[in-house]
Amino acid sequence: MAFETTETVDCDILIIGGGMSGCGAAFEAKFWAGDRRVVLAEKAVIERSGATGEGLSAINCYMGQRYGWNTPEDFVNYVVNDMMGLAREDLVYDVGRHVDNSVHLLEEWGLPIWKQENGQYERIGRWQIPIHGESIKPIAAEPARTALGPENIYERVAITHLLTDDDDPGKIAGALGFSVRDNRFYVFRSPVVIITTGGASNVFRPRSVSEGLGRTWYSVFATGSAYGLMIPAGVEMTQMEHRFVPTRFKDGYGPVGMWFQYFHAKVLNALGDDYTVTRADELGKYEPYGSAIPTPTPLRNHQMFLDIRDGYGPMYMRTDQAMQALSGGDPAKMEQVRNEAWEDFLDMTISQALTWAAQNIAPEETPSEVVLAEPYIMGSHSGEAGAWVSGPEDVTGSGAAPDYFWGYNRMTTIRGLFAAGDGVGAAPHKFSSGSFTEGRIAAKAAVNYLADNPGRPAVTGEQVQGLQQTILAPLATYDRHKGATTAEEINPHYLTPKQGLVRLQKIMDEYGAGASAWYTTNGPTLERGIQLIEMLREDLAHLAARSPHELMRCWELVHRAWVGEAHLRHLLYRQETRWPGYYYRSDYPNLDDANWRVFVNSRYDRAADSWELMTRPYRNLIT
Ligand code: SFD
Ligand code: AMP
Repeated sequence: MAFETTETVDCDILIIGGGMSGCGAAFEAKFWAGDRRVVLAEKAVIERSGATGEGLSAINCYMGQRYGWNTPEDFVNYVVNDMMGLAREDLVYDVGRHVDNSVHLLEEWGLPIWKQENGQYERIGRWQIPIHGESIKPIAAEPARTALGPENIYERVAITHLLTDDDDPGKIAGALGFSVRDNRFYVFRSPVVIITTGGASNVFRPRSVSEGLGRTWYSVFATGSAYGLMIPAGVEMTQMEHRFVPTRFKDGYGPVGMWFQYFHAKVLNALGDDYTVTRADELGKYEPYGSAIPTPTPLRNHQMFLDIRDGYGPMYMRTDQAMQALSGGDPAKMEQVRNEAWEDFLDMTISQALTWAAQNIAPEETPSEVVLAEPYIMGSHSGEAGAWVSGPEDVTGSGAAPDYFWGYNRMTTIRGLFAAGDGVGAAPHKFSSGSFTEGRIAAKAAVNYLADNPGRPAVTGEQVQGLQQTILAPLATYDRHKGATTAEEINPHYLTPKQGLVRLQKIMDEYGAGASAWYTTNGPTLERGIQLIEMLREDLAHLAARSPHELMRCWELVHRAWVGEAHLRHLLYRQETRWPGYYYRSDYPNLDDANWRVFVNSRYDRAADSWELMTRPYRNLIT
C-alpha cells in the first residue's frame, strides 16, 4: 500500500494553498518573519494553481487612489450595496485601503496593465482595470517562491485535515496531508496556520453535465477546501448560505463584466427587449438596494431570471451591436476591437474562445447566448461565504465593534488559525488583487501573533495516527474489497469519489435551490435535503481510492460535502429572500431588513456532531 513514509515538518507558519491569497501571504510573511520558518503546502504547483491558473483579463479590485478615482470608503459603500446590505465594513475597508499597493507590485513584477494615452491605467468599470493577464499566476507566484525558498514549498501535497493543540482544542497545531506523487504522508506541526485554499465549484450540479463535465466557471480545482478544513475543526463560519450565481456566456462560461462595462454590450431577450429597461420597476421592491448604482449583482440576475422564467429566452449578449458601434465602420478600429474581444477569453476562459470557434461565432457579426450558471460558494468574487474573522485593530479594536475583534486581523475563532481570500466570509469583491492583499494582511498579523505566542504546539502521535488512519482508509477499502466484483466501479462495499460527487450535486441542485430547481427552495425541501446530505456524510466513510490521486479526489469530495451541508443549514436558518437572482425561498419570498439584516453564522461541534446557528450584527463602521 502507498504511503509507507511519514514526514514530519516543523515550522512556525504554515500557509495552506498557494493561490492568489497564498502567494500574497508567503511574500508578506517572509518579509516580517525573519529567521522563522514559513512553509507553504499546495496540492498543485503554484505557478499554475488555483482560480487564476488559466489567467485573467482584468484586475477587478483596484481603487485608483493615486488618480483620485475612488476611496476605500467608496468601495465599502459599493460592496455593502452589492451584497444587499450585508458585508463586514471593517474587512472590506481594509482590503480597499491596501489593494492598490498590491496591484502596483504585480505590475512591477511584470504584469502588463493596459494604459490610456495619458499614462494612467485603462479602466473597464469603476473598480476594474484590463490586463494582458494570461500569466498573472506565475507573476504572483515568483516572489512567493523566491521569498520562501524551494525547500519550504511542498507542492502536490493535498491537505485534508487541520490539527488542533492536544492541550487546547481552541488552538491550532498544524495540518495533515499527503503527496499525490511520492508516496509520502505529511504531518505539518505549526503554531500558526493560514488557510488560503480557495472557494467551491461543483458543489451544485453544473449545467455542463456528461459531454461537458469538467467545465465550470470557477476553477474545477476549487474544491471548497478552505471551508472543508475549517468547518469540521469547529471554526465559526459566516454567510454560508450565500452563493454567487454568475451570468455567463452559455457553455463556455465566459465572464460578462468586460462585455457590459468595456464593450458596452447589452443582453437582449429573443424579442429584442432589454430586461434592465422592461424590468426596471422590479428593483423598487428591493429598496434601498434596488436604486443603488450599479444595480446589485443579484438584482441584475433577478431581472434576467424573470425574462427567462417567463419564456422570453434565449438571452443574447449583443456582441455584434456593441462591436459595430465601437468601431463606427472603421475597419482598423474593428480589427482592434476584435482582438480585444478574443483576448478577453484567450487570457482567462479559453473554453469560451473554443466555443466561439466551434459554433462558427464571429462576435462582431453573431450574438452569443448567456445564461445564469449554477451556484458557486465563495468569498472573493460576488459571494461572501467563509470564516468569521477578527478585523483590523484600528477600525474594530477600539471597542466600536466588540464582536468583530479578538486580537489579530483575519484570525478565525481558533487561535493561531488565519484565513484569506475565498476563505474569509462577509468580505467579498476582493477578486485576484484583493485576495492577494488579504493574504498579505493575514500574514502580517500572523507574524505578530507568533511573536506574542512563541510556544510550540502540543501534538501527540495519538491525534495524528487516528486521523492518518481515517485519511488513508479509502485506499484500504479499495484493497480489501476490489475482488468482490469484476467492474472496479461497481461494488457493494464502496463508492468512488466521482459517484459521491454526483450524489452531492444532485442533492444540492434539487433541494438547495440549484439551476434545475429555478434557484428556488423552501423550509421542507431544505429539511429533506439536510436528511439526505447527512446520509451522504455517513456513506462517505465508504469511499474507495485506487491511487493517491483518487485519494485526493475523495477528500476533495468530503470538503465539498461540508460546504453543501453548511449551505443547506444556513439557507434554512435565514427566513427571507435577501438575494433574489441568487436564490429564492418560496416560503419567505421577501427581503426582510427589519429582522434579517444580520450575518448568519454557524459552528459545527465535532464531539457532539451538532451544528449551532446564530446571528451576528451588521455594523455601520465606515460609510
Ligand atoms: O472575470 C489546496 N477571478 C477574477 N479576479 C479578478 O481580479 N479579475 C477577473 O477577471 C476575475 N474573473 C475570474 C476569476 C476566476 C476565474 C476562475 C475566472 C475568471 C474564470 C477571481 C479570482 O481568481 C479569485 O477571486 C482569487 O483567485 C481567489 O483567491 P484565493 O487565494 O482565495 O483562491 P485561489 O487563487 O483559487 O487559490 C487556492 C489555492 O489553494 C490550493 N488548494 N492546496 C492544498 N491542499 C488543499 N486541500 C487545497 N485546496 C486548494 C489550490 O490549488 C490553489 O492554489 S471574472 O470572472 O470576474
Ligand atoms: P464578471 O465578468 O461578471 O465576473 O464581472 C467582472 C466585474 O465586473 C465584477 O466586478 C462585477 O461585479 C462587474 N460587473 C459585471 N457586470 C456588471 C454590470 N452589468 N454592471 C456593473 N458591474 C458589473
